[in-house]
Amino acid sequence: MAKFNAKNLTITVFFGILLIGIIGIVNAQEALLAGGDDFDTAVEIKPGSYEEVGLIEKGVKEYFYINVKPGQELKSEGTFKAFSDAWGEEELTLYNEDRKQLVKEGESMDKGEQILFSFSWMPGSDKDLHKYYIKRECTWHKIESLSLNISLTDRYDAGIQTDAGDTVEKAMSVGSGEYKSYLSGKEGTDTKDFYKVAVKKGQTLAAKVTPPSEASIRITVYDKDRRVLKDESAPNPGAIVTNYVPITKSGNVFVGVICDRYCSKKLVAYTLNIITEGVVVEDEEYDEDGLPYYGVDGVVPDGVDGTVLGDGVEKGGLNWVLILGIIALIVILGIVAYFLLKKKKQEN
Ligand SMILES: [Ca+2]
Repeated sequence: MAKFNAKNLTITVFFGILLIGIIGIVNAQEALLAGGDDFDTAVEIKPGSYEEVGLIEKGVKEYFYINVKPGQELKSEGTFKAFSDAWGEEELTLYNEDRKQLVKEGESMDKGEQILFSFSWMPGSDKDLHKYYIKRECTWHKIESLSLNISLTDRYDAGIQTDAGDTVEKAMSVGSGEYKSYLSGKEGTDTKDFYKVAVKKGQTLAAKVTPPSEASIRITVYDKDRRVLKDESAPNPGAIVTNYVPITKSGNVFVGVICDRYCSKKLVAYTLNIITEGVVVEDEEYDEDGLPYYGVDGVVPDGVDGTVLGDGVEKGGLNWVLILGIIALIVILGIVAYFLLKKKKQEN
């Protein structure tokens, strides 16, 4: 039977730890990059780190594709290194599913220089899943090595695991509260987030958006028929915008938060506050035009059967005008008569 030996055990444990460490380092290494040579042969690339070492010559292109959900930020970050005795140039290009160019980034390198550049893109809710192509290409002379970092980051809205819809119909339901949400600005197609808010007649809805300092946000509030109730735009980049809408009818309103390419060059993380204030007025019956049956301003309309209904405000007003008119006429006639009588007396 082998005798317990503390020294042997220590050596075994040491080599065990060393072996686990080496395996870990090997696994953490970047995978080799190998794309297709055109759109049709593009190779799917998953989020991760990739590298290519050796002679990478001008004109050699590699195509990849990746699927991105609405509200996910796709980021592609490349590090490129030139040979110590040669210049080089590299480009990264992003295309949509229709192979239309969306973003192109490129840099030239001096001898031995290493450069890093990246792009971001966030799609909106116009599709359930978006396919994008990424092309890398050495566009001048040659380079020695490149590494590519591909990541997908969830930038979902209001803490719900999806992007708020880009139309009234696809609006995300929210109640009063504070929410963290995202729009793409120029870096993508998530340029509109719509929220559905239940409101009561008599309340005032306040929709407030706090954007980052470079973004010029717009808030448009619509009714259920997609009619604009009120529009508020930032007067300057970074302005906090609040859209106050008095609610004249109970139901749903739709808050559109808008930030397109002219609003921000970068992805926008904003805070949305939804507040409903004021005293709720009990629901009334409405006619087909959405108005109360007895008018909106207290005026009693004439009856449909030809009879004149009640003593409306306008009618009462007219009676007073008539009485005052008659009094004024009597006073004027009295004054005229007085002067005529006075004149006649003087003549006598
Ligand atoms: Ca969004």
